[in-house]
Amino acid sequence: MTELRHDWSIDEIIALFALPFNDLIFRAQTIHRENFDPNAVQVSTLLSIKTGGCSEDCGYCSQSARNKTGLERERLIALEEVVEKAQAAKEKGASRFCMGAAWRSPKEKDFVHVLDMVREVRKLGMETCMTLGMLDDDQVQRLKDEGLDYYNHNLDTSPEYYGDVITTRTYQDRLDTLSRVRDAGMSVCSGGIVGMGESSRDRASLLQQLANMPRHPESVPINMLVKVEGTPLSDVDDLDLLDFVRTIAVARIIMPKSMVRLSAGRTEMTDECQALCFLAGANSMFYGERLLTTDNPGADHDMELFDRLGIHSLQ
Ligand code: SAM
Ligand code: DTB
Ligand code: SF4
Repeated sequence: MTELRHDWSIDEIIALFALPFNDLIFRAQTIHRENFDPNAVQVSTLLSIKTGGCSEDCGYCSQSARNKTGLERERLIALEEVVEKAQAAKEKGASRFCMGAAWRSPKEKDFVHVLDMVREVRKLGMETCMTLGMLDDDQVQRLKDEGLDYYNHNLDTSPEYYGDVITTRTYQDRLDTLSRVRDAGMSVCSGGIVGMGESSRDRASLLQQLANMPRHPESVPINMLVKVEGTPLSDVDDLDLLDFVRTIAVARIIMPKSMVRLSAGRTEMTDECQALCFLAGANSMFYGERLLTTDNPGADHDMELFDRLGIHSLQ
């Protein structure tokens, strides 16, 4: 039986990253097989329900008002549009619908509409996920009462590197929202971005934070930075994609029962790189033409890739 640990030291995690690639992937795939169907991948579709004009200064994000990315700012979209898009995603085979808003935290006038969205998407028989920024206790409880399944709130990078990327909130703010969501009994989706110029120690430290939470997040998205023109991180050096695969493998080893999500950045990856990510233990991904504001491989391309790999999507 796989043991769930919450006491990983940074040196142990760094040692996993330093294993010969084949040894690391073998270990990750072995643990993956003890816990999951190795040929099944869960697919979620994303929708941006409120785009751009965000007051936060996240260095990677196209939606920060401080980044001159040319992105058009939009208001909260109408409930009907959300339901329409969720229905279409369901028809394309997505089992979860994730709605994202470019907010530091939700305001009451918007929050009531967000609750309607949760209710209506659930009526379609889909799982729901929201990512709305920081939440207080009351907001967490109301989302829970409405039946929200998952809340996404990424730690994004290590505590040590965080201040180099974001200055308008603290790491502790992120941890506080995550523990509220956990305490209310919702499933937690939390991960990070790699390829932001962080060190390999930072990648180990991010995974240590996630694995040493009192419970592992049910879903751990690993995003590869999508470099957006006009953001401070637009011309950061490319990460070796094998280091991206290593990050997935280490996440799989230290959080053996979590879904590890191969998230943003797939359009910059070859099919072969994505196949390595699945071999390393990734077992969920985002499906559909768009992520929030950037491109994702189309559903047709992904279905063809699944076909070539003999992977089926989990319903
Ligand atoms: N505003 C909310 C927040 O920050 O929690 C929710 C939306 S925010 C866009 C959700 C996540 O998208 C971020 O935490 C980050 O991990 C990811 N993200 C944003 N821009 C990205 C980029 N250019 N490349 C990769 N991931 C990105
Ligand atoms: C996550 O970890 N990645 C998704 C989802 N959670 C909300 C978002 C990726 C966003 C990529 C950049 C964009 O499209 O704006
Ligand atoms: Fe705003 Fe979220 Fe983008 Fe940061 S990541 S600027 S909080 S939308």
